[in-house]
Amino acid sequence: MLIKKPEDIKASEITEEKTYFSRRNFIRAGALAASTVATGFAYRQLFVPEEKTVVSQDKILDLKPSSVPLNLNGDEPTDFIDITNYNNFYEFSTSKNGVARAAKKFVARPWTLTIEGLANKPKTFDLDEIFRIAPLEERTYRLRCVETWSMVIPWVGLPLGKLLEQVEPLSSAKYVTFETLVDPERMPNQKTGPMSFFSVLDWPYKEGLRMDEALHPLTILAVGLYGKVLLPANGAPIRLVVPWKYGFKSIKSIVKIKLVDRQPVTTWNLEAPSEYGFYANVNPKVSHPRWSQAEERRIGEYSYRDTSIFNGYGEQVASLYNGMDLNKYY
Ligand SMILES: Nc1nc2c(c(=O)[nH]1)N[C@H]1C(S)=C(S)[C@@H](COP(=O)(O)O)O[C@H]1N2
Ligand SMILES: [Mo]
Repeated sequence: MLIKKPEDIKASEITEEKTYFSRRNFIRAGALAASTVATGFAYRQLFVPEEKTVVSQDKILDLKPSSVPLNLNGDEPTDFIDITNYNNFYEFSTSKNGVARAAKKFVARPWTLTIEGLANKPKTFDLDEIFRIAPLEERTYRLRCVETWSMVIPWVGLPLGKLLEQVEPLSSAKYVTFETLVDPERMPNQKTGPMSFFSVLDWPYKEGLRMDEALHPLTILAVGLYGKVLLPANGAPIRLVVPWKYGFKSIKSIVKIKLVDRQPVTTWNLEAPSEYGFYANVNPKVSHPRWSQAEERRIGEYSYRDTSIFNGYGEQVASLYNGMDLNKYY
C-alpha cells in the first residue's frame, strides 16, 4: 500500500518509494543518454507507460446481470484496461502495474467458499452454487484507495447478505471475517511471508465488517466487471466490494467467511494500526498520518478532485455510524 507509481506521488509526499523510482529512472536515463544522442528518444523511453497485460474482452466469459444497472452517483466508468492493469493485490506483486502480468496464469476454478462460525447452517459453497443464489446485478461503484487514487468500476455481483442468509447467522454473530486464498504456488508473492527475509504481509489477507455493514444492500460480492467474469488481478473468482470504505477493505479471491462475536483482526490494521483503522470509511476530514485524504486522483484524469464523505454513499450508509466519533473509529 505504500508503493506508488511516480506520477501518483504529489510533490508534498517525499517517500522512500519516490527516491527509489526516481533513482531508477535516473539510472535508466543515464544508460539511455550514453547509448543514444537522440534526447527526444530518451525522453520518450522514460515516459512511455509500462506495457499493459491486454486480455481481449471477447476472450473473457460473459456474465449477464439481470437487473437494471445501479449507478448512484452517475459516474463515468474507468477504462477496462486501467481497471484490469492498475491493481493492488500483494499476493501477486506489490507493483500496481505488475499484478496483471503476475496473476495472468492464475486459475480460479474449481473454487469453494466456506462459511463457518456462528450460524445454524455453516456450509461450503461451490462457486456455481453461489451464482445461483441470487440474480447477478450490475453495480457501478467508486473505488477509493487509501493511497489517494480512485476508479469507477461497473461490478457484477450479488449482495453479500443474500449469501449470508443461506447459512442462517445466529444473533450472537456480530462481525463477519473474510480470508483470501493461501497458495504460494499460485500466488507467488506469498512466498514472501513473515518467516522470509522480505516480509510483505502476514498471509492470509484478512478483512472484516460489522454485521450491519455486511448486510447493507450496497455491500456486494463481485464475480465480474464490465459484464465479464473477474480477471485474476481484480480478485477472481469472487471478492468483496464495500464502496464507502477504502479499497483495502474490499478483499479479493475469498475462500473463507466466518461469523464471529468480536471485532476481528484485519490485515492492514494489524500492519499499521495508526494508519489503517478497522472501519476505514472514506473520510476527507480524517487524514492518514502521512498524507491528507481530502483529495483523490481518478485514474484516467489529470487533476485531483475532492474526496466525498463515505465516498459519495453517505445518504445510504451514514446512519450505520450514528453517534460514533469518526475521528476515533477511523
Ligand atoms: N487479498 C487481497 N485483497 C485486496 C488487496 C490485496 O493486496 N490482497 N488490496 C486491496 C486494495 S489496497 C485495493 S485498493 C483494492 C484494489 O482492487 P482492484 O485492484 O480490483 O482495483 O483491493 C483490495 N483487496
Ligand atoms: Mo488500496
